[in-house]
Amino acid sequence: MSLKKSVTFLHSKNGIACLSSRASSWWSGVPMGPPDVILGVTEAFKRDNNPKKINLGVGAYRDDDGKPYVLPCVRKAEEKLRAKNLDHEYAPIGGTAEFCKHSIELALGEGSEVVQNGLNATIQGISGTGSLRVAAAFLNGFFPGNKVVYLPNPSWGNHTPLFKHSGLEVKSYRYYDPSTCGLDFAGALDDISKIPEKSIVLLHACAHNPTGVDPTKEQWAELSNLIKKKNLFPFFDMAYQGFATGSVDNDAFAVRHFIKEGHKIALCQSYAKNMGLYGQRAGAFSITADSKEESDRVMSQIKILIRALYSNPPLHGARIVTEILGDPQLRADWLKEVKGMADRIISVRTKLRDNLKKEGSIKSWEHITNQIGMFCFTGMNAQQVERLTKEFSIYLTKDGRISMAGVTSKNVEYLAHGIHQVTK
Ligand code: PGU
Repeated sequence: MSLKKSVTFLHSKNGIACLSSRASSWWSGVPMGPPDVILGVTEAFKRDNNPKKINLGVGAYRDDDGKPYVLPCVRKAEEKLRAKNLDHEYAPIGGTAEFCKHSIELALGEGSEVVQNGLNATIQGISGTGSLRVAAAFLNGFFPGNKVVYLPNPSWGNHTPLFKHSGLEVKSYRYYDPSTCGLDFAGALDDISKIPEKSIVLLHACAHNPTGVDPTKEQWAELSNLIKKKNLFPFFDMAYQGFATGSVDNDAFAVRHFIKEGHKIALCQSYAKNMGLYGQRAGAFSITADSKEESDRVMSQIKILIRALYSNPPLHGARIVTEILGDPQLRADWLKEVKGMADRIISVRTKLRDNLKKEGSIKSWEHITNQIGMFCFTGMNAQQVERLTKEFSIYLTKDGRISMAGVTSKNVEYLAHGIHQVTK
């Protein structure tokens, strides 16, 4: 039956059968939406039959054979969990207190005064995205200033839809300079200094996505001063702690510096990348407050929002995180394994640059090794990306971002060849 056709059907009104009709299906007015700019790349990759195909779209770590990587510490934590024979009761609305304490301490450092004095309201979110979504709902409901989030330009592709969906307005500040493939620090300072006071500024805590360009420690200090002077609210998205430098403490520098400087912050964390728990959806959201009494009030409202959104978070990923962070041996293993992932990415950056040179490229590819974290913002335009995908079955996002975590010693030559062919 055509959906467009008028349908006549019987329904019951107060027990009396009635005939009624409507012009078309309920959903005839629903337009087809576009595929997701990041996750849609994986869908297209899966449809490709070329044995040489490479997926550099989504930021998901691969081992040197191109296979998904389950961290050995995660396997061990799972074994320990199996032996405990745990039940599947609901988690508390904000996740377990243990998970939340480990998470905020991972960000702020062991023995953090904020944590000791109960100044943080921390909840388990559904990985980074779910944590951001709860954060956005809280800010939309309770932020006492302008409900506008200023994002670096560019930013993670899902920030804008996520914040808009939560009712916040989204604007941007200069961040990346395409002419140097580096940070436009002067532009960032200039734009941030013009943001109306009591607005929200989103900062990528480390390993900026998609550019792989982070401020230096000195630049972070300047940003902290400016944000304080302008009375802006710093909101950190920390989805890659450990991935930038291989050290979770180094990568937390910006967050810890802002706290030391007296800022009150919002912070979202994700264990997707640094523990490889992508589909387990473990992450955290924290607000820091002036007093324990204030953080308790904030916490009560966050819980009310979560209850209406999804009631309580999933258990398994958070249990794995708790095992790892709570056991000195597993924690030590984890720190080594994070460093191992970061180091492999750093080594393929050099390999990619070397291979482009070998291919005969005379372009400067210095930014490949200068940029850090999971991604390289190559500078390729949409046409070049399209050719790379069509002619070489190399999949990446249209903005020219490649997930370095998907580059291996086995595919790097082919990748360099493809990039050279479309950029020469
Ligand atoms: N924040 C930033 C800056 C991110 O890059 C990502 C993931 C997230 C938050 C959310 O990660 P969760 O998986 O929800 O913890 N960005 C990756 C993964 C794919 C995606 O877009 O969700 C990426 O490829 O950009």
